[in-house]
Amino acid sequence: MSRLLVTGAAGFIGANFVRYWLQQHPNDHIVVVDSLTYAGNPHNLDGLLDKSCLLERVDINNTDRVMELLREHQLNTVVHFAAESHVDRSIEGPDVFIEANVLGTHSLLKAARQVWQVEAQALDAHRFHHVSTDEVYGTLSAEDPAFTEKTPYAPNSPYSASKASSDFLVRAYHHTYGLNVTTSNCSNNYGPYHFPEKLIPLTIINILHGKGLPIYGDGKNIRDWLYVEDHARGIELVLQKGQIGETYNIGGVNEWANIDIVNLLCELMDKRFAANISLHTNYPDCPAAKGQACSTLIEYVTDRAGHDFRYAIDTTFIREELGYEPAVTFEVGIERTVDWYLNNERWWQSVLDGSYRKA
Ligand code: NAD
Ligand code: TDX
Repeated sequence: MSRLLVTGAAGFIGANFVRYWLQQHPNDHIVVVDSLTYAGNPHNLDGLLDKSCLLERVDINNTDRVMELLREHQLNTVVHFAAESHVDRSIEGPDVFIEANVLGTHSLLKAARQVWQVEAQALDAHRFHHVSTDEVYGTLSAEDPAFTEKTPYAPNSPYSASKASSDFLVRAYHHTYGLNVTTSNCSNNYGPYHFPEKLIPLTIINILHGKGLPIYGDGKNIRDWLYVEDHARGIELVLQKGQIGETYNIGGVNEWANIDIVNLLCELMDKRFAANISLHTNYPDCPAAKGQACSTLIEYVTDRAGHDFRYAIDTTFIREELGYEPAVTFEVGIERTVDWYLNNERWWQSVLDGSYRKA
């Protein structure tokens, strides 16, 4: 039985991870540590919190409190999601990215080393898994081969630079102190509980409200999309079978230009409105409620500064070493995601009106 400290699990991927983990390992004990920034929403954990899954509102920079939790709950595994995650915000204000992603990761590493190694509790059984991103590898041209674990780091945004720094700190704690670490670098996730500042949920919700769909630059930038539960499955495999000190790339082998994703979402919404008349009543401002195509909302806007052109993950290593394959095809995952947003208006309305912060 594992006893996990999961950081940042009031956010998008961490919440999906905890949901998935408790389905697969119902007897495990989880302590979620989350400072509940704007991206942290306790409702993301609705139905999960009880005496064996606790949410502690703690900043990962509070090393002493993290150490207390590790000791008090005899936790032997850290799965570290907590971070500032939005590239646009990192361009507007990088400081908090350094505090949360660089200093915060270092604080957690210090806490884990102190409790697991210096105080010698659970010495051999411990594991520190660090959740990182493909953005640390920089940008690809259309012809470049996809990122492998051996691709040199070349981060371009304050966000990706802060994640790269945290990856190096994790590496250093393994090489210098022998902390049992693993790292995964994943491509773009999509699915339920995705905060509506990111491309896919923003597009779905703006379509419903008849608001413009901002496409940065020419819309040709490419991302590799993975259904969020498949990210959780990849991390589970790394925790169970991954080699200590190793890095694993996780991706969907599913590259899409942004404009194509947005057009696809427009088509899916056109179809939902054609099939369900009650959507017309609920969302009268949506073009589909007025007999128009949702794609009429597309607006090309000023490009993101330093916008990376293409990310793509070569998944050979995790496939061959750990037998990893994504389980959810993009066709299924994107329909599921659209339907989740249509069926969970209360969730995203509370994010849009800010009431989720009073939860
Ligand atoms: P998110 O922004 O939705 O959630 C981040 C969570 O971390 C929030 O709940 C927030 O309150 C919490 N947090 C932030 N700073 C904290 C601090 N100092 N102390 C405690 N908690 C803090 O992010 P996400 O999209 O779920 O991403 C989770 C992790 O996965 C991040 O490390 C991110 O870099 C990585 N990642 C994300 C993607 C993606 O597509 N979203 C892809 C690859 C990797
Ligand atoms: O309104 C938009 N219009 C637009 O064209 C937004 C919000 C984004 N975009 C573009 C920028 C990117 O090329 O869409 C693409 C996806 O943008 P985001 O959803 O902001 O994601 P991205 O910048 O690719 O980063 C995401 O994937 C990797 C996560 O936010 C990171 O945390 C993760 O590491």
